[in-house]
Amino acid sequence: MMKILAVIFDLDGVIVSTDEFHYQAWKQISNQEKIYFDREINERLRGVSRMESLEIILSHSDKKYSEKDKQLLAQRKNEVYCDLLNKLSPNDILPGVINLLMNLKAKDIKIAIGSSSKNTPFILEQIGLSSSFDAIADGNSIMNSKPDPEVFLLAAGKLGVAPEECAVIEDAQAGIDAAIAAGMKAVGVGTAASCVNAHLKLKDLSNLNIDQLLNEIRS
Ligand code: B16
Ligand code: MG
Repeated sequence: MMKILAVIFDLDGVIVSTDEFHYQAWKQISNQEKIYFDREINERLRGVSRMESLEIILSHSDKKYSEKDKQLLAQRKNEVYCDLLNKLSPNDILPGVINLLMNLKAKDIKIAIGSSSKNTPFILEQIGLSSSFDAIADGNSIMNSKPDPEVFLLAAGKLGVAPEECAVIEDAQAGIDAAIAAGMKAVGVGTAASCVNAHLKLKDLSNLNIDQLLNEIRS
């Protein structure tokens, strides 16, 4: 039985909920482009990179977009999104997160971020957690986004911990698949609590017994 020596946290949907901001920003761009977009489509963008999200949105349009058009659309979306991120504060950290981070530190378990988002440094700054993690792997330093395991393997490498000694906490099916592909234990929270392949499923991170978490995912 392997011991869990590190926990890698997804950012959006696990540490802080930015999906509404992603929705509002993509909705604005879709309206301007007259492309159908709703909350159900937005759910499919969870954990998926910015350019892949755009491809999902453009699949609802008949218009042909060049590579340059796509870059400009993604840039416009990100400007709207970053404006909304200015509203984020430490009050937006999801329930149970701070407690869990403190408990893991007290047990000498390393903690890292493994996020598809290129806005990870800005989001962490807004919520006051910039210097809380032992390592950060994000959308700025990877070639292949979730469900590829690259971001989690990068985080484990930066921590100096073997993949099989890592647990990942995720809110997206793509992230659960990425964790499993990396050879790590996968904990699904929120929408990912319905992922059949997650090793442990939780509604959220509040009322979490840390020993129980570590024991359950070891076995
Ligand atoms: P950005 P995570 C992901 O973050 C989001 O879930 C996803 O909706 C978003 O498209 C992606 O980051 C890229 O974000 O446009 O900020 O680079 O869940 O992997 O922390
Ligand atoms: Mg997420």
